[in-house]
Amino acid sequence: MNKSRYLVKDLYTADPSAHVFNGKLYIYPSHDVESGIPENDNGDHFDMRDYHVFSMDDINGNVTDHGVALDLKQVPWSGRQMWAPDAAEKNGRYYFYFPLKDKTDIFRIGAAVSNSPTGPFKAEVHPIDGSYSIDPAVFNDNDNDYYMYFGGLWGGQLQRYRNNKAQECGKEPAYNEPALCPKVVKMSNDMLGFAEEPRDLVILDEKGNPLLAGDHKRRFFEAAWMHKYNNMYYFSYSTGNTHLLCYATGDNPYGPFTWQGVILTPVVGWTTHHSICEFKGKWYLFHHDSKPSGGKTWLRSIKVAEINYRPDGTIEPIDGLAD
Ligand code: FUB
Repeated sequence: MNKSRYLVKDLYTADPSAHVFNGKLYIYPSHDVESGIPENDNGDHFDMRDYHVFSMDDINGNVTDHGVALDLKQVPWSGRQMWAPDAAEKNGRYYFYFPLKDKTDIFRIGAAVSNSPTGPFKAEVHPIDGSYSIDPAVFNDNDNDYYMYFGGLWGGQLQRYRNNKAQECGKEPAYNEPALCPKVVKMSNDMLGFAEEPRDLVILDEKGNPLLAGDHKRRFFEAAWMHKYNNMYYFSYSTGNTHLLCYATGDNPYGPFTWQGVILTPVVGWTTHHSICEFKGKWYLFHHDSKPSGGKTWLRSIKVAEINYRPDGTIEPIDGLAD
């Protein structure tokens, strides 16, 4: 299978985070809804209220919807907007991570727990201490160490922070200054908190210099993901306003990473967001577009396409407009 295939037809879904747990593929996406809120740079039109979990026994087979795994009303600290989630397994327990605005309209990252990969998940009473911004992605390295990658610009509020502290300015740096970095942090043993202060994940250009804030075709915007292929760490992400999925490689989970190329060219719709996962010996890109909704950027549909690695470890780009 080299073409993209839509996975869910009766709900709008986006931001698919795919994982294999006990030989089965699970997808943790956002659940898009028609909010009636006008589109703006703050992302107010993405007003999602719950999450469903999906599973597959085979990449070409049926996709099972396991129903609502977590609802906004079940989160004690909830304000609005359940954005792109992820999940992890440790010692037979399943941890669900989700960005959500608190009652003061600040994005925080929540954790919720279940004994099943499909939930329902029980949310912790408070968001993760020290968390901010959006798009958590949790990577399990060597079966034992778990790292969270997170952050997103503009509506995702990352531009409001420097050194993990909220500050007044709230803007991206000037074009000739280093770009804002996504964050990486080791998870605590109980998977419910951070074991350290989040660190900057630096992305370098071909000369070894950090990408600049004005380099909109390469700088990080949102949608962090980490995977490992042939002992190399691949950090992938969306460039936001230039609508590309890019990747950078490094030799450890913290980086630095060196920008390598584009994985997916622009799709129909403003956002692009993905995960990369190995299933039964093949590698897949899970992503979304807004084609089925006729281009409504807030009503997206998740898809899967096979990824091809070249012998040197680089990834062949996929055409975002191909079906
Ligand atoms: O789905 C809401 C937001 O749109 C996600 O958190 C971003 O990554 C973008 O896909």
